[in-house]
Amino acid sequence: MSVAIRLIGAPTDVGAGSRGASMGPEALRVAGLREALQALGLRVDDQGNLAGPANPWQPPLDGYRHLPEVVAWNRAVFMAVRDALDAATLPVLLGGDHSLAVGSIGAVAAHCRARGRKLRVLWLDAHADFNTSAITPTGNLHGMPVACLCGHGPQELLALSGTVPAIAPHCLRQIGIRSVDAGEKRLVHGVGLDVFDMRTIDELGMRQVMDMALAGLDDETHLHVSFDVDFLDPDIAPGVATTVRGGPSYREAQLCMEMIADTGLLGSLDVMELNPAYDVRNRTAELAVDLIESLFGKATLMRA
Ligand code: 5AB
Ligand code: MN
Ligand code: MN
Ligand code: MN
Repeated sequence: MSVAIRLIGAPTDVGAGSRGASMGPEALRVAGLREALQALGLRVDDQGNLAGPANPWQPPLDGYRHLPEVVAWNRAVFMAVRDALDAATLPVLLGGDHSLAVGSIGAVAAHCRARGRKLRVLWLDAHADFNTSAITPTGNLHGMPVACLCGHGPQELLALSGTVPAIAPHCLRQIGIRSVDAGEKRLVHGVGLDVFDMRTIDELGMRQVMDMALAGLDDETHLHVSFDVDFLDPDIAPGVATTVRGGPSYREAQLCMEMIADTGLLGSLDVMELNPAYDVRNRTAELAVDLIESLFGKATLMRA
């Protein structure tokens, strides 16, 4: 993988129900993300942070909290990810809350459409993020990005990618899921999302789950990873606001990243929901950096 990596910071928590994910990009930098990737021999350009509206900290309106602010941030993310892909670099979005995946994956989907490339999105998360304004228990847009990308959501967000829906549900594989709301569950089943929940990981093991999630890729496939840090077990990753116990262990998470690296197809990455306000001595940020090193082939290099 000789392509240059472009780090894009999106310091906001407007889509979340707790403050603090806005500090995620800086925590990842303090944990040495750029230096770690450079040590693997990769070229890394940190383009700094995007700008956007402050968090007004208001209650939901018509089922959405902070919709105008979430739209503004997603526009900025969309343009930055699009520009990175146009420049033939590999965008790494440093979140920020997970609502920003609408802009990030929207840009990746538009890029794939324009170049006739196939798209596979791996959604690593404790949550399905498939709520809509009608069924959300919170109004928080970080619980809705997958629904938006599949065409269910507010017009302002759906329009971002230029095509509705931005992606077809069959491009997606969700991994690590263990917290899904009642209405959300019906929708996820309704659209036929491919979900590898924790029960499946328990029963089959991470290796077989990843074999299945990565099946059918070819040289024409752009692989996007949307990594919500709450995917990880909270015992090893306390630095997120929405912890759900029973997530992947350190080694399960490493194997997941290593098997993605082995495909050689990674084309873009989101690192989302890291919340330093909940972290202990930046150890979740350090763990995220460790896993991202594996995603970019660290273990493969050790084997060679
Ligand atoms: B995250 C919840 N389902 O919709 C909701 O962290 C939680 O991006 C969403 O996965 C968690 O508010 C969003 C209860
Ligand atoms: Mn989550
Ligand atoms: Mn999420
Ligand atoms: Mn979260």
